Amino acid sequence: MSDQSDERSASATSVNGSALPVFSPAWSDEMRWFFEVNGYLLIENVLTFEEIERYKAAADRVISEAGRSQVMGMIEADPAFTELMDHPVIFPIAIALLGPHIQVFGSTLISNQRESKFVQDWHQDGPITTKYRDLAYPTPLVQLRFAYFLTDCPDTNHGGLSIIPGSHKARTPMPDGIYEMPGVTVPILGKAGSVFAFQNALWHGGMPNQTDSPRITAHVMYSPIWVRPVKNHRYREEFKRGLTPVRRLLLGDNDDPTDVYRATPYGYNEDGSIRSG
Ligand SMILES: O=C(O)CCC(=O)C(=O)O
Repeated sequence: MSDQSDERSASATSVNGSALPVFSPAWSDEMRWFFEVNGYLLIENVLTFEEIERYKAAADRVISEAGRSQVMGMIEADPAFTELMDHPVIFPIAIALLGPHIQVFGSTLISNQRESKFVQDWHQDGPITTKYRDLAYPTPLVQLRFAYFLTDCPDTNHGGLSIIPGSHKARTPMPDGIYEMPGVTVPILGKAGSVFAFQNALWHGGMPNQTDSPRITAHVMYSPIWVRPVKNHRYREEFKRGLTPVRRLLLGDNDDPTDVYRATPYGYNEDGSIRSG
């Protein structure tokens, strides 16, 4: 459930055994600091029960029709997912971290099931040809991913993500043995309705699902509007026509983005400060 109250501090809550700081949805300075230092945010209680049910039903439909574990271009696959482009809890956080001139860079739906053997090797996000880590040091925030949990991921057997906190700041390539060192990698666990946000340069990998419960996550990635998305961005005109002006803009569908930003609750105020809702 969305908790819009002014709970500003992270609680060092233990999420089923892993003692990770967990944030409540309201944006805070602590969130910004934590994200800059660690490269990620785990936010609880973002989705309402009704939203979880609706997105989960859409996910089940899309995954079963596609017959595979991952569906790129998720927002076009079911109308319910277009809501995640500017979700009222997460969109202001995306704007706070990236600024208002952003786009939806991509979206993907993942259903990790025992039989699908969906495992992701350790990697950083971004195109293979242009490594974001070669752009500058520390690696700039070019792609900000939000993974919405549509099912519980209570332990490391459920096929969730594992990360190395702070690894987005590493200058040297990851030595192979680093993953084996106790305490270096951390599983991202949480309840349905949580959101895991992370920086493109954060090293992460997907674990196998060894249970009979699918682990389903809906991912929306944002980037500054000047980044050219390399894949997964060929939307049908008919699909774009049915979207709200903000959502169309988030797909880069406007000749003069500044005008649309002025016409929405998102953008810059006269004094240059960011207006986010
Ligand atoms: O959430 C997951 O299972 C892995 C997603 C991921 O690492 C990716 O798509 O780059």
